[in-house]
Amino acid sequence: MNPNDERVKILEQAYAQFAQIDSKSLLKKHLTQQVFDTLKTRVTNSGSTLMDVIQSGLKNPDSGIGLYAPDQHAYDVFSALFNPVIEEYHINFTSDDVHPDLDWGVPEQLGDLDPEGQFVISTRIRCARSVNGYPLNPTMTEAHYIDLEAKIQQALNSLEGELKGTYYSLVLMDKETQQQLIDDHFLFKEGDRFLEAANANRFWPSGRGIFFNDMKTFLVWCNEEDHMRLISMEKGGNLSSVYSRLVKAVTEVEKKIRFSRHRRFGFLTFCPTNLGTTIRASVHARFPKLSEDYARFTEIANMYNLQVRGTRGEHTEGEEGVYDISNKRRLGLTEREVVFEMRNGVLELIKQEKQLQ
Ligand code: ADP
Ligand code: CIR
Repeated sequence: MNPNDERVKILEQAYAQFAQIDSKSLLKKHLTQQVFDTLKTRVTNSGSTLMDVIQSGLKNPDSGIGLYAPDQHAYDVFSALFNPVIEEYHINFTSDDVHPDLDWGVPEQLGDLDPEGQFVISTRIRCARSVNGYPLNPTMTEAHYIDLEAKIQQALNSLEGELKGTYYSLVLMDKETQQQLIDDHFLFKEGDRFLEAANANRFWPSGRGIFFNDMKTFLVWCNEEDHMRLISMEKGGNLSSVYSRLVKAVTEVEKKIRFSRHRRFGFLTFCPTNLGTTIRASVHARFPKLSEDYARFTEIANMYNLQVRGTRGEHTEGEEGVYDISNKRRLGLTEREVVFEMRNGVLELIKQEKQLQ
Protein backbone atom coordinates (compact mmCIF):
# COMPACT_ATOMS: atom_id res chain seq x y z
CA MET A 1 0.00 0.00 0.00
CA ASN A 2 1.08 3.51 -0.64
CA PRO A 3 1.83 5.31 2.70
CA ASN A 4 -0.80 7.89 1.72
CA ASP A 5 -3.48 5.23 1.26
CA GLU A 6 -6.62 5.92 3.33
CA ARG A 7 -6.24 2.47 4.98
CA VAL A 8 -2.79 3.43 6.32
CA LYS A 9 -4.22 6.65 7.79
CA ILE A 10 -6.99 4.67 9.53
CA LEU A 11 -4.38 2.26 10.90
CA GLU A 12 -2.27 5.14 12.22
CA GLN A 13 -5.26 6.69 14.00
CA ALA A 14 -6.25 3.34 15.50
CA TYR A 15 -2.69 2.71 16.69
CA ALA A 16 -2.49 6.16 18.31
CA GLN A 17 -5.76 5.45 20.16
CA PHE A 18 -4.56 2.00 21.22
CA ALA A 19 -1.46 3.61 22.72
CA GLN A 20 -3.74 5.42 25.23
CA ILE A 21 -5.51 2.21 26.26
CA ASP A 22 -4.45 -0.11 29.04
CA SER A 23 -4.25 -3.70 27.80
CA LYS A 24 -2.37 -6.79 28.97
CA SER A 25 -2.63 -8.42 25.54
CA LEU A 26 0.39 -9.78 23.70
CA LEU A 27 -0.67 -7.49 20.85
CA LYS A 28 -0.12 -4.44 23.04
CA LYS A 29 3.24 -5.78 24.18
CA HIS A 30 4.63 -6.68 20.78
CA LEU A 31 3.12 -4.10 18.42
CA THR A 32 5.85 -1.56 19.08
CA GLN A 33 6.10 1.64 17.04
CA GLN A 34 8.92 0.07 15.05
CA VAL A 35 6.95 -3.10 14.25
CA PHE A 36 3.88 -1.01 13.41
CA ASP A 37 5.85 1.20 11.01
CA THR A 38 7.35 -1.85 9.28
CA LEU A 39 3.95 -3.50 8.78
CA LYS A 40 1.42 -0.71 8.27
CA THR A 41 1.69 -0.63 4.46
CA ARG A 42 1.87 -4.39 3.89
CA VAL A 43 -0.83 -6.41 2.13
CA THR A 44 -1.14 -10.19 1.74
CA ASN A 45 -1.87 -11.90 -1.55
CA SER A 46 -5.56 -12.05 -0.52
CA GLY A 47 -5.63 -8.30 0.18
CA SER A 48 -5.46 -8.44 3.99
CA THR A 49 -3.78 -5.60 5.87
CA LEU A 50 -2.41 -5.15 9.39
CA MET A 51 -5.89 -3.94 10.41
CA ASP A 52 -7.33 -7.37 9.58
CA VAL A 53 -4.71 -8.93 11.86
CA ILE A 54 -5.10 -6.65 14.88
CA GLN A 55 -8.68 -5.36 14.86
CA SER A 56 -9.92 -7.94 17.38
CA GLY A 57 -7.32 -6.83 19.92
CA LEU A 58 -7.95 -3.15 19.20
CA LYS A 59 -11.69 -3.53 19.83
CA ASN A 60 -11.23 -5.87 22.81
CA PRO A 61 -8.50 -4.51 25.08
CA ASP A 62 -9.18 -7.41 27.50
CA SER A 63 -7.87 -9.87 24.88
CA GLY A 64 -5.16 -12.21 26.06
CA ILE A 65 -3.58 -12.27 22.63
CA GLY A 66 -5.47 -9.89 20.32
CA LEU A 67 -4.52 -11.05 16.83
CA TYR A 68 -5.67 -13.51 14.19
CA ALA A 69 -4.43 -14.51 10.74
CA PRO A 70 -6.97 -13.35 8.14
CA ASP A 71 -5.30 -15.67 5.64
CA GLN A 72 -2.39 -18.13 5.53
CA HIS A 73 -0.03 -15.60 3.93
CA ALA A 74 -0.55 -13.22 6.90
CA TYR A 75 1.67 -15.39 9.13
CA ASP A 76 4.58 -14.60 6.78
CA VAL A 77 3.78 -11.03 5.71
CA PHE A 78 3.19 -9.91 9.31
CA SER A 79 5.82 -12.19 10.89
CA ALA A 80 7.43 -9.23 12.68
CA LEU A 81 4.33 -9.22 14.88
CA PHE A 82 3.23 -12.86 14.78
CA ASN A 83 6.66 -14.29 15.60
CA PRO A 84 7.23 -12.63 19.00
CA VAL A 85 3.62 -13.35 20.01
CA ILE A 86 3.92 -17.00 18.97
CA GLU A 87 7.31 -17.35 20.65
CA GLU A 88 5.97 -15.98 23.92
CA TYR A 89 2.66 -17.87 23.94
CA HIS A 90 4.11 -21.26 22.99
CA ILE A 91 7.04 -20.97 25.46
CA ASN A 92 10.41 -22.15 24.10
CA PHE A 93 9.45 -22.00 20.41
CA THR A 94 12.21 -19.76 19.12
CA SER A 95 12.73 -18.08 15.76
CA ASP A 96 14.93 -20.98 14.53
CA ASP A 97 12.39 -23.67 15.39
CA VAL A 98 10.18 -25.59 13.00
CA HIS A 99 7.19 -27.54 14.28
CA PRO A 100 7.90 -31.32 14.33
CA ASP A 101 6.09 -33.93 12.25
CA LEU A 102 2.90 -35.47 13.55
CA ASP A 103 3.47 -38.11 16.26
CA TRP A 104 0.41 -39.34 18.15
CA GLY A 105 2.43 -41.69 20.36
CA VAL A 106 0.70 -44.54 22.20
CA PRO A 107 -2.66 -43.52 23.74
CA GLU A 108 -2.69 -46.48 26.15
CA GLN A 109 0.32 -45.03 27.98
CA LEU A 110 -1.67 -42.05 29.26
CA GLY A 111 -3.91 -43.91 31.71
CA ASP A 112 -6.64 -42.47 33.91
CA LEU A 113 -6.00 -39.15 35.66
CA ASP A 114 -8.35 -39.82 38.54
CA PRO A 115 -9.34 -43.50 38.83
CA GLU A 116 -11.24 -42.87 42.07
CA GLY A 117 -13.31 -40.10 40.49
CA GLN A 118 -12.58 -37.59 43.27
CA PHE A 119 -11.50 -34.56 41.26
CA VAL A 120 -12.01 -34.89 37.52
CA ILE A 121 -15.54 -34.44 36.22
CA SER A 122 -14.81 -34.82 32.52
CA THR A 123 -11.96 -34.94 30.03
CA ARG A 124 -11.92 -33.39 26.57
CA ILE A 125 -9.31 -33.17 23.82
CA ARG A 126 -9.84 -31.09 20.73
CA CYS A 127 -7.75 -30.30 17.73
CA ALA A 128 -8.32 -27.91 14.84
CA ARG A 129 -7.89 -28.41 11.11
CA SER A 130 -8.07 -26.07 8.14
CA VAL A 131 -9.09 -27.61 4.85
CA ASN A 132 -6.66 -27.29 2.00
CA GLY A 133 -7.82 -24.98 -0.78
CA TYR A 134 -10.17 -22.87 1.37
CA PRO A 135 -9.37 -19.42 2.76
CA LEU A 136 -9.58 -18.61 6.48
CA ASN A 137 -12.69 -17.00 8.01
CA PRO A 138 -12.34 -13.29 7.15
CA THR A 139 -11.59 -14.02 3.51
CA MET A 140 -14.32 -16.66 3.02
CA THR A 141 -17.39 -15.94 0.90
CA GLU A 142 -20.80 -17.34 1.81
CA ALA A 143 -20.38 -19.83 -1.03
CA HIS A 144 -17.10 -21.02 0.53
CA TYR A 145 -18.88 -21.65 3.87
CA ILE A 146 -21.70 -23.61 2.26
CA ASP A 147 -19.42 -25.57 -0.03
CA LEU A 148 -17.01 -26.44 2.77
CA GLU A 149 -19.86 -27.51 5.06
CA ALA A 150 -21.06 -29.95 2.38
CA LYS A 151 -17.55 -31.33 1.94
CA ILE A 152 -17.03 -31.80 5.69
CA GLN A 153 -20.49 -33.31 6.15
CA GLN A 154 -19.84 -35.80 3.37
CA ALA A 155 -16.53 -36.88 4.88
CA LEU A 156 -18.06 -37.29 8.35
CA ASN A 157 -21.00 -39.29 7.04
CA SER A 158 -18.64 -42.07 6.03
CA LEU A 159 -17.41 -42.65 9.61
CA GLU A 160 -18.26 -46.00 11.15
CA GLY A 161 -18.51 -47.79 14.51
CA GLU A 162 -18.11 -45.60 17.57
CA LEU A 163 -17.45 -42.54 15.38
CA LYS A 164 -20.66 -42.87 13.37
CA GLY A 165 -22.95 -39.89 13.90
CA THR A 166 -25.15 -37.18 12.46
CA TYR A 167 -24.45 -33.68 11.20
CA TYR A 168 -26.72 -30.87 12.42
CA SER A 169 -26.63 -27.62 10.52
CA LEU A 170 -27.03 -24.50 12.67
CA VAL A 171 -29.34 -23.03 10.03
CA LEU A 172 -31.88 -25.79 10.77
CA MET A 173 -31.39 -25.98 14.55
CA ASP A 174 -33.97 -24.41 16.90
CA LYS A 175 -32.67 -21.99 19.55
CA GLU A 176 -33.54 -24.25 22.53
CA THR A 177 -31.59 -27.18 21.12
CA GLN A 178 -28.67 -24.89 20.33
CA GLN A 179 -28.66 -23.43 23.87
CA GLN A 180 -28.92 -26.88 25.46
CA LEU A 181 -25.92 -28.10 23.44
CA ILE A 182 -23.96 -25.02 24.55
CA ASP A 183 -24.96 -25.47 28.21
CA ASP A 184 -23.91 -29.13 28.06
CA HIS A 185 -20.46 -28.07 26.75
CA PHE A 186 -20.89 -29.70 23.35
CA LEU A 187 -21.41 -26.72 21.04
CA PHE A 188 -19.56 -23.45 20.44
CA LYS A 189 -21.25 -20.31 21.73
CA GLU A 190 -22.72 -17.77 19.35
CA GLY A 191 -21.56 -14.19 18.86
CA ASP A 192 -18.06 -14.43 20.38
CA ARG A 193 -16.98 -10.77 20.42
CA PHE A 194 -13.30 -11.60 19.76
CA LEU A 195 -14.20 -13.52 16.61
CA GLU A 196 -16.83 -10.96 15.67
CA ALA A 197 -14.26 -8.16 15.70
CA ALA A 198 -11.89 -10.32 13.65
CA ASN A 199 -14.54 -10.61 10.91
CA ALA A 200 -14.90 -14.32 11.56
CA ASN A 201 -18.67 -14.46 12.11
CA ARG A 202 -19.78 -13.28 8.68
CA PHE A 203 -22.83 -14.94 7.07
CA TRP A 204 -23.62 -16.65 10.39
CA PRO A 205 -25.18 -19.27 10.66
CA SER A 206 -24.51 -20.23 7.03
CA GLY A 207 -22.14 -23.18 6.80
CA ARG A 208 -21.90 -23.61 10.57
CA GLY A 209 -22.89 -26.80 12.35
CA ILE A 210 -21.99 -29.71 14.56
CA PHE A 211 -21.58 -33.45 14.04
CA PHE A 212 -21.78 -35.94 16.90
CA ASN A 213 -22.14 -39.64 17.64
CA ASP A 214 -25.00 -41.05 19.76
CA MET A 215 -22.97 -40.92 22.98
CA LYS A 216 -21.72 -37.38 22.28
CA THR A 217 -18.18 -38.60 22.86
CA PHE A 218 -16.99 -37.59 19.40
CA LEU A 219 -17.98 -34.23 17.96
CA VAL A 220 -16.90 -31.98 15.11
CA TRP A 221 -17.52 -28.24 14.95
CA CYS A 222 -17.88 -26.96 11.42
CA ASN A 223 -16.79 -23.47 10.31
CA GLU A 224 -16.66 -21.77 13.70
CA GLU A 225 -13.24 -20.30 14.55
CA ASP A 226 -11.54 -22.91 12.34
CA HIS A 227 -12.87 -24.93 9.43
CA MET A 228 -12.93 -27.98 11.67
CA ARG A 229 -12.61 -28.66 15.37
CA LEU A 230 -12.48 -32.38 16.13
CA ILE A 231 -13.39 -33.18 19.72
CA SER A 232 -13.31 -36.28 21.88
CA MET A 233 -14.81 -36.08 25.36
CA GLU A 234 -16.33 -38.16 28.13
CA LYS A 235 -17.16 -38.09 31.83
CA GLY A 236 -14.34 -38.97 34.22
CA GLY A 237 -10.57 -38.87 33.82
CA ASN A 238 -9.80 -41.62 31.33
CA LEU A 239 -7.30 -39.73 29.19
CA SER A 240 -6.26 -42.86 27.26
CA SER A 241 -9.79 -43.48 26.11
CA VAL A 242 -10.44 -39.85 25.11
CA TYR A 243 -7.13 -39.48 23.26
CA SER A 244 -7.37 -42.83 21.50
CA ARG A 245 -10.82 -41.88 20.11
CA LEU A 246 -9.48 -38.55 18.86
CA VAL A 247 -6.50 -40.18 17.15
CA LYS A 248 -8.80 -42.69 15.43
CA ALA A 249 -11.17 -39.94 14.29
CA VAL A 250 -8.53 -37.59 12.91
CA THR A 251 -6.81 -40.47 11.12
CA GLU A 252 -10.09 -41.49 9.48
CA VAL A 253 -11.11 -37.96 8.48
CA GLU A 254 -7.67 -37.31 7.00
CA LYS A 255 -8.33 -40.11 4.49
CA LYS A 256 -11.14 -37.97 3.05
CA ILE A 257 -10.00 -34.36 3.50
CA ARG A 258 -6.62 -32.75 2.87
CA PHE A 259 -5.60 -30.51 5.76
CA SER A 260 -3.51 -27.31 5.42
CA ARG A 261 -0.10 -27.13 7.04
CA HIS A 262 2.20 -24.16 7.37
CA ARG A 263 5.82 -24.93 6.56
CA ARG A 264 7.01 -23.69 9.97
CA PHE A 265 3.95 -23.65 12.19
CA GLY A 266 2.42 -27.09 11.51
CA PHE A 267 -1.34 -27.36 11.17
CA LEU A 268 -2.76 -24.03 10.12
CA THR A 269 -5.24 -22.26 12.40
CA PHE A 270 -6.93 -18.86 12.51
CA CYS A 271 -5.56 -17.98 15.96
CA PRO A 272 -1.80 -18.13 16.52
CA THR A 273 -2.33 -19.81 19.91
CA ASN A 274 -3.67 -22.91 18.20
CA LEU A 275 -0.88 -23.52 15.67
CA GLY A 276 1.24 -26.67 15.59
CA THR A 277 -0.52 -29.66 17.07
CA THR A 278 -3.66 -27.50 17.59
CA ILE A 279 -4.39 -29.69 20.60
CA ARG A 280 -6.10 -28.48 23.73
CA ALA A 281 -6.42 -31.35 26.20
CA SER A 282 -8.48 -30.37 29.22
CA VAL A 283 -10.17 -31.59 32.34
CA HIS A 284 -13.12 -30.08 34.09
CA ALA A 285 -12.08 -30.61 37.68
CA ARG A 286 -12.65 -29.46 41.25
CA PHE A 287 -9.72 -28.06 43.17
CA PRO A 288 -11.53 -26.51 46.16
CA LYS A 289 -8.43 -26.02 48.33
CA LEU A 290 -5.93 -24.99 45.66
CA SER A 291 -8.36 -22.50 44.10
CA GLU A 292 -9.09 -20.73 47.42
CA ASP A 293 -6.26 -18.40 46.43
CA TYR A 294 -7.05 -18.04 42.71
CA ALA A 295 -3.93 -16.04 41.86
CA ARG A 296 -1.72 -18.67 43.46
CA PHE A 297 -3.72 -21.44 41.74
CA THR A 298 -3.06 -19.97 38.28
CA GLU A 299 0.57 -19.38 39.21
CA ILE A 300 0.98 -23.09 40.09
CA ALA A 301 -0.82 -24.09 36.88
CA ASN A 302 1.56 -21.85 34.92
CA MET A 303 4.54 -23.65 36.41
CA TYR A 304 3.38 -26.79 34.60
CA ASN A 305 2.55 -24.86 31.39
CA LEU A 306 -1.14 -25.28 32.10
CA GLN A 307 -3.89 -22.74 31.48
CA VAL A 308 -6.91 -22.24 33.73
CA ARG A 309 -10.23 -21.36 32.10
CA GLY A 310 -13.74 -20.97 33.52
CA THR A 311 -16.44 -23.65 33.45
CA ARG A 312 -18.02 -22.47 30.22
CA GLY A 313 -14.77 -22.06 28.33
CA GLU A 314 -12.42 -19.24 27.56
CA HIS A 315 -13.27 -15.82 28.99
CA THR A 316 -15.76 -17.30 31.50
CA GLU A 317 -15.66 -17.77 35.29
CA GLY A 318 -15.23 -20.93 37.36
CA GLU A 319 -18.67 -22.07 38.60
CA GLU A 320 -19.10 -24.04 41.82
CA GLY A 321 -15.36 -24.54 42.04
CA VAL A 322 -15.14 -26.24 38.62
CA TYR A 323 -12.24 -25.15 36.43
CA ASP A 324 -11.08 -26.09 32.96
CA ILE A 325 -7.38 -26.97 33.09
CA SER A 326 -5.51 -27.56 29.83
CA ASN A 327 -2.11 -27.49 28.15
CA LYS A 328 -1.17 -23.96 27.14
CA ARG A 329 1.35 -24.56 24.38
CA ARG A 330 0.55 -26.50 21.24
CA LEU A 331 3.43 -25.61 18.93
CA GLY A 332 7.00 -26.92 18.83
CA LEU A 333 6.25 -30.24 20.46
CA THR A 334 4.55 -33.38 19.19
CA GLU A 335 0.96 -34.45 19.86
CA ARG A 336 2.27 -37.10 22.27
CA GLU A 337 4.34 -34.53 24.16
CA VAL A 338 1.49 -32.02 24.38
CA VAL A 339 -0.92 -34.52 25.91
CA PHE A 340 1.76 -35.80 28.30
CA GLU A 341 2.42 -32.22 29.37
CA MET A 342 -1.24 -31.81 30.28
CA ARG A 343 -1.33 -35.23 31.98
CA ASN A 344 1.75 -34.62 34.13
CA GLY A 345 0.60 -31.14 35.16
CA VAL A 346 -2.92 -32.24 36.10
CA LEU A 347 -1.54 -35.19 38.10
CA GLU A 348 0.67 -32.73 39.98
CA LEU A 349 -2.27 -30.39 40.74
CA ILE A 350 -4.28 -33.37 42.01
CA LYS A 351 -1.34 -34.38 44.24
CA GLN A 352 -1.10 -30.87 45.68
CA GLU A 353 -4.88 -30.64 46.21
CA LYS A 354 -4.79 -33.98 48.09
CA GLN A 355 -2.02 -32.70 50.35
CA LEU A 356 -4.16 -29.69 51.32
CA GLN A 357 -7.26 -31.75 52.18
P1 ADP B 1 -11.97 -24.68 22.79
O1 ADP B 1 -11.43 -25.61 23.76
O2 ADP B 1 -12.73 -25.42 21.76
O3 ADP B 1 -10.96 -23.76 22.26
P2 ADP B 1 -13.66 -23.20 24.75
O4 ADP B 1 -12.68 -22.83 25.81
O5 ADP B 1 -14.61 -22.15 24.29
O6 ADP B 1 -13.00 -23.66 23.41
O7 ADP B 1 -14.48 -24.46 25.24
C1 ADP B 1 -15.48 -25.01 24.46
C2 ADP B 1 -16.47 -25.81 25.28
O8 ADP B 1 -15.85 -26.99 25.75
C3 ADP B 1 -16.98 -25.07 26.52
O9 ADP B 1 -18.35 -25.34 26.71
C4 ADP B 1 -16.19 -25.72 27.63
O10 ADP B 1 -16.81 -25.65 28.89
C5 ADP B 1 -16.12 -27.14 27.13
N1 ADP B 1 -15.06 -27.93 27.75
C6 ADP B 1 -13.73 -27.70 27.75
N2 ADP B 1 -13.07 -28.63 28.44
C7 ADP B 1 -14.01 -29.50 28.89
C8 ADP B 1 -13.97 -30.69 29.66
N3 ADP B 1 -12.81 -31.21 30.10
N4 ADP B 1 -15.14 -31.31 29.94
C9 ADP B 1 -16.32 -30.81 29.49
N5 ADP B 1 -16.43 -29.71 28.76
C10 ADP B 1 -15.29 -29.05 28.45
C1 CIR C 1 -7.92 -13.31 23.03
O1 CIR C 1 -6.97 -12.72 22.56
O2 CIR C 1 -8.15 -13.37 24.24
C2 CIR C 1 -8.85 -14.02 22.08
N1 CIR C 1 -8.57 -13.55 20.75
C3 CIR C 1 -8.69 -15.55 22.17
C4 CIR C 1 -7.28 -16.03 22.08
C5 CIR C 1 -7.13 -17.55 22.22
N2 CIR C 1 -6.72 -17.86 23.52
C6 CIR C 1 -5.97 -18.85 23.96
O3 CIR C 1 -5.41 -18.73 25.03
N3 CIR C 1 -5.86 -19.96 23.24
